[in-house]
Amino acid sequence: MSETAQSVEAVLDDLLPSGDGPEARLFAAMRYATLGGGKRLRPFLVVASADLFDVPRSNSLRAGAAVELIHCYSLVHDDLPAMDDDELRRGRPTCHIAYDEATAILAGDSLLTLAFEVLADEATHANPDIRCALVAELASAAGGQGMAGGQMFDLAAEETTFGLEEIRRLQALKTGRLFNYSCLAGVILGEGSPAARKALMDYAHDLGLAFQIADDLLDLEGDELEVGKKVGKDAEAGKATFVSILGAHDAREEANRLAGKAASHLDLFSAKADLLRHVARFVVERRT
Ligand code: GRG
Repeated sequence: MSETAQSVEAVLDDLLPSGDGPEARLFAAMRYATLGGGKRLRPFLVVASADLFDVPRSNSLRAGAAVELIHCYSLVHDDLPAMDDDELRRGRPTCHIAYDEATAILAGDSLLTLAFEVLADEATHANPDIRCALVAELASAAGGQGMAGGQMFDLAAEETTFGLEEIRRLQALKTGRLFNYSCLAGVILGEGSPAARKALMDYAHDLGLAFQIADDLLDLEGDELEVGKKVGKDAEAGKATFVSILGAHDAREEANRLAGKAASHLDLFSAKADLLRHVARFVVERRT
């Protein structure tokens, strides 16, 4: 993961604008929000899924960078006072604290649109049908029927007490859709078979839920310095989460069960999918 993270960092550094003039502050905020932090888990999923089909890294790293740009935009907007109102992210002041709210909104907008510019560029893949599929699927994953819809659902969770099934759907949208996309991008780039696509989608589904339960547990039990963001927020907001509904013990068991189930979907790929299997364990054992 750290090897991929380094490669993605270099690609992102290259893709992000910099310069002088009145826009310089925006470019600096985009770079601040994207570079030098984060686990780069979504790009890792893109690259590791694409590796199953022997896709050149020059292609998969660009698709991975595009997902990370969307992820970073979502974090910048999520941290704004109108949403989660957070001051700490990846162990540093959030973008609107380091800059200002207007700049952070524009930085998020610009990261979002840059992601599509990257995918639409022929350096991502020579075949325009493949580029088009990457763009269309990312739009669907990030938009109103995907991550942004999940964020709306999450805002509603502050007013309404949802049950387990609703929380599952909320998280499948807010967090799960980008995980799904990350694995799907590998299949699209590698022109994988329908069976390979199904296996990776089932893997991503269970992995995303396991990741989210682990995130809820970190919010309950994690250390702010280690996690790099404020903890204890769900309980403070009285929000229903997997942990508040299941209790910490059962939630941990469920996360472990889902991680095992995620790995079991990859039998089709034999040892070639070992890194993806290890990642399923990593998401439930991580401390950040
Ligand atoms: C504002 C449209 C819009 C959407 C925001 C994903 C999201 C939706 C908000 C993030 C808030 C949050 C803490 C969600 C829980 C799961 C999550 C996405 C955690 C952060 O992802 P990591 O752990 O972060 O992969 P790093 O910093 O490692 O990249």
